[in-house]
Amino acid sequence: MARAALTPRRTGRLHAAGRRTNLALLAVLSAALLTGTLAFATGGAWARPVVVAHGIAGVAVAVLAPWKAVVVRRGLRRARAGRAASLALAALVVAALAAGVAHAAGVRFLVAGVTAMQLHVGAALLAVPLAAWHVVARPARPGRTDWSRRNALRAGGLAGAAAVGWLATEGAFAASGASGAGRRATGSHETGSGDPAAMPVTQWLFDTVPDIDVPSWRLRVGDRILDAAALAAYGDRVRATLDCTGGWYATQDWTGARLDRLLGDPGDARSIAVRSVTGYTRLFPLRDRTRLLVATAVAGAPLSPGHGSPARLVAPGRRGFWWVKWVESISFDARPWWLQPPFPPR
Ligand code: HEM
Ligand SMILES: Nc1nc2c(c(=O)[nH]1)N[C@H]1C(S)=C(S)[C@@H](COP(=O)(O)O)O[C@H]1N2
Ligand SMILES: [Mo]
Repeated sequence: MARAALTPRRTGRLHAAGRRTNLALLAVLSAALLTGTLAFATGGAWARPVVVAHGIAGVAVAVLAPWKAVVVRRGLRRARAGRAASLALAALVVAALAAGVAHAAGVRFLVAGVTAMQLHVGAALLAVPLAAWHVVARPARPGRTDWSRRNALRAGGLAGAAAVGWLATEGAFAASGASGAGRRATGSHETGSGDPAAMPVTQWLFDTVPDIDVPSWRLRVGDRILDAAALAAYGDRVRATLDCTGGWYATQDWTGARLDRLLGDPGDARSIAVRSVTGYTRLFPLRDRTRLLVATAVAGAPLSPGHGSPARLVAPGRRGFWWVKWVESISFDARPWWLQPPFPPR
């Protein structure tokens, strides 16, 4: 078939369509990055809407793919600097998308011990600097004419198509019996509930399981010093769900001491600092002390070294990275809890 002649009018239309596609892609990728990050931060009532919005933003990237392919094909006909970087960006976005869906469907390990969730987030984060460069090198600034009624309808159409696409994947998980159908509001899959030995041992980024001599270990709480037996003697119990951002969760019965029973009067302190033997530290709002537990046992047996022996924090309703293992000290702190990095730096 002969290609239609490229009249100035047709070139103009193609150009406008390409600009729209690029701007829409930038918007949905930004939305995916924002909601994905929020999905990692929330463990409570916001998890569901945030995770659904994230899924829809992700599917919207796939919906735009055929239009972007037209732009890409046209771009590749011209020799331009930075082509390799642009293609690497495309590959990373495709990898993030594929790994996100694989994780949602229930795939845990993809290759060489790398989980689908690790690949998903890793590819997305690597794409960020490339995307920033891409936007600077190939600018497409929104203009006044972009805020038209027609473009609002197009944006609505994209959101609708993405929502339908997302519902279709959920339906496919349910129909095929994929474990994706049973995932939690955060998107995590059930792994080892009631059976701590089957629960993964995971560290946030760079921590390693320390070698702790339990008989000589002590916990500092304010100016008190407790050994493991004194802590266990409190006998407080809670059933709570550890939900790792790695994409799995487990509900267990934890035993230990509630922080409000260990700590005295906060005075003018603004937070509670919980610190591990390895230096891993999180600050909690004061009001959390009636819910937080330092556990010495899970499912009726002492914690294993990997799961935080001799004592680990249990933080109901908070994502796994708050559940400090190998706790060495708990103290009131002058800093407000929100004056810390949203995610641990280590
Ligand atoms: C280029 C950016 C990203 C794209 C295109 C993307 C896309 C997707 C897609 C398509 C899914 C599967 C949704 C489903 O089928 O239900 C997904 C799942 C998920 N993503 Fe992303 N994502 C991106 C970045 C991120 C980032 C930066 C994070 C976290 C820091 C993240 C966290 C998650 C989580 C927790 C899930 C599981 C949610 C569920 O099971 O529904 N994503 N993502
Ligand atoms: N000291 C310390 N505590 C930590 C971490 C860590 O890296 N160091 N990782 C956290 C994360 S991300 C999770 S999901 C849980 C995992 O607990 P588990 O290994 O008992 O499953 O521990 C949390 N506590
Ligand atoms: Mo985690």
